[in-house]
Amino acid sequence: TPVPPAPGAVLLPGFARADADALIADAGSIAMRAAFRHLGTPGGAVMSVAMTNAGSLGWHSDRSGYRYVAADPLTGLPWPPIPATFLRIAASAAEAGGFPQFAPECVLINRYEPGARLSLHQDRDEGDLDAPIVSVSLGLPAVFLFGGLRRDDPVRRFRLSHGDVAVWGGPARLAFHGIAPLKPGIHPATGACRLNLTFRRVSRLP
Ligand code: MD5
Ligand code: FE
Repeated sequence: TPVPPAPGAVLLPGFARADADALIADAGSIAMRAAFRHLGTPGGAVMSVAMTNAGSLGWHSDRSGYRYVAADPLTGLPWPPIPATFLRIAASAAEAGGFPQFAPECVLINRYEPGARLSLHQDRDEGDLDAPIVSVSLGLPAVFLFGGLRRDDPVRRFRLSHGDVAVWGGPARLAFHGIAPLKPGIHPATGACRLNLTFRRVSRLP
């Protein structure tokens, strides 16, 4: 049952549950070629979330800023291709969320270990802000922080669990959001971590 947590956002509880084991295995195969790493930030901090990418572009961050890059800076090789299982779930979720034409170029894979968090931010490094971001939560549950269009707007909290999918489009696309520090635990599918797949359209379609 789709749940609208906010205008433009659609939460699809359990939407990816049946495909979860395949998605987790594919994420592991991607990480064998493009390892999870803790990126640096322009401010000189190191992110507690470990990240990698698949697709023609991958999200990267270091002292010089946030950007999308075609090659993995760790290896100089192109990012691995987005697996078919990933593309299927992203397209069907986007369609269920009202975006039948979603063609992601990037899946940013976030790995949260206990204590890892993502502070309040906007996703605005993409050239196409009309396309939604589709996110798939796997493994340990997390508390999602959902704010408004301004950093100091009030924040609502809701839980994202194994198999939940969210489609962030329209007015939600530029909302401030984050993830509270992950509570320790063991999930049968992922062990001691949470994985989040975030599908992104980066360049504008003609
Ligand atoms: C996560 N990741 O659970 C989240 C899922 C990120 C990130 O935030 O940047 O990697 S994506 C959640 C998202 C994307 C775009 C807009 C909104 C939420 N929103 O309006 O709340 O690891
Ligand atoms: Fe984000």
